[in-house]
Amino acid sequence: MLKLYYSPGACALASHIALEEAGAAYDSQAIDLRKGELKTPEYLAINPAGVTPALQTDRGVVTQNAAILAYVAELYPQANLAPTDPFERARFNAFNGFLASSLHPAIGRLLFSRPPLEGQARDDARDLVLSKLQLVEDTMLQGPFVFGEGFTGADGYLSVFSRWSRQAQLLDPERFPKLNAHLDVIQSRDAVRRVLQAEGISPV
Ligand SMILES: N[C@@H](CCC(=O)N[C@@H](CS)C(=O)NCC(=O)O)C(=O)O
Repeated sequence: MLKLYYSPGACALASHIALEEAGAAYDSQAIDLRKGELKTPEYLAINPAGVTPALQTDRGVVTQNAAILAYVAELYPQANLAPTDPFERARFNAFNGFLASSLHPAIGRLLFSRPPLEGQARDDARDLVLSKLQLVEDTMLQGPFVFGEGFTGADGYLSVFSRWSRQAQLLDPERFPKLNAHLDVIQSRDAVRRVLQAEGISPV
């Protein structure tokens, strides 16, 4: 049986949503980031990088949201969580790669740096996040879902960062109408509501 290790409200939400949308049979376990549970010997034995998500399978552990999203889509093809056409699949992988390597680090630095960023460094970090959100708004998000009419794993992944952005008052509805509409659509899905409830968090 699959088992997802996640930290409530953190980026593992993307993998959690994909498993639930797929109708997968899976267990899950919360790992409290603030209590240092990511760095315990027990968790480091599961993911030596000491981050969530980690997906335990009967063949070993898969880490990285982008890889887990692709894996879950392959395991449950009937759920249509990723395009099957090679070019469209490449675009799916590219989008998830952008989230993992560009938007996530930028927003993570702005919101979660310890000690918190201040002054010019904070303003610069904020501008960088806004420019990346603008790129998604203007050039990537087709609407209503990332790839047009159908939900894919990329939608749950994007919603992680639009949730954080809305919570941090970065998601101005006039500047980012598509991102706001997308987040509302994603958070209204039954599977997503179940995941939010399971993680003990609310729609934002
Ligand atoms: N690119 C990785 C990022 C994983 C990651 O950084 N997870 C964060 C939560 S959003 C974490 O566990 N951070 C704890 C830490 O860095 O100590 C993925 O998408 O899986």
